[in-house]
Amino acid sequence: MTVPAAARPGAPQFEPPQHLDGLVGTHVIYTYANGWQYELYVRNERACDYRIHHGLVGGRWVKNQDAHMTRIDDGTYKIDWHEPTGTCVSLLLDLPRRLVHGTIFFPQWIGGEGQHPERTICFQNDFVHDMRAFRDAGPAYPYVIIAEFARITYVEQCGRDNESVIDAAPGQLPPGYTDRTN
Ligand code: FER
Repeated sequence: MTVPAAARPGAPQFEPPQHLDGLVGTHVIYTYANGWQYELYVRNERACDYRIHHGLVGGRWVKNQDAHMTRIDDGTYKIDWHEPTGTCVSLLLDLPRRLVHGTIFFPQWIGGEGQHPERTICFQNDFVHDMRAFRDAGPAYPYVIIAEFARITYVEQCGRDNESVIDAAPGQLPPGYTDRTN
C-alpha cells in the first residue's frame, strides 16, 4: 500500500499533494503549434535548464533558472518563472498526453514589432548583468503574450541535477539532435 504524501503544512484541503518525483529529472523536447521548438530539463524541485531551438529567440539557452513547480495531478504539472530579461513563462505539462501549454509574456523590448529579441540570444548565465540592464531600459509595456499548445516529441528521465543534459549551445549539438522522437 502506498502511503499518501504528507500535505504541505498550512495547505488548503483542496490542494493536490505536492510531491514532484514524477517531474524532477524529466527532459523534454517539444514544438509549439507556431513552429517554435524548445527543450526543457527539470533539474530539481526549484530549477530548470533549457534551450530554444527555433522561434523568436532561437539560440538562447539557460541553466539553473529558478522556477515554481506545482503538481496538478499525476503527470500534470505547472512550471512558472520570471527571467532576468523580464520575460515570464508559465508552462502546463501533461506528460501522459505528451502535451505542453505554454504562455510566454515578453516585455515590449523583446516581443514588440521591430524590437530586439536578438539581444537575449546567448548563454544567459554569462550575461545576467546585461539582461537586467536591457530589462530596466525597456520598454516593458505593452507585454506581448504568446499562448500556444506544444507536442512533446522526445521525453526521457535523466535524474536530478544532471549537468550533462543541457551543457552546450543549441547550435553546437550533433546533427539530428532535436529530430529524435520516442
Ligand atoms: C518555453 C517557453 C519560453 C520555455 C522557455 C521559454 C523551456 C523562455 C523564453 C525566454 O526566456 O525567452 O516553453 O521552456
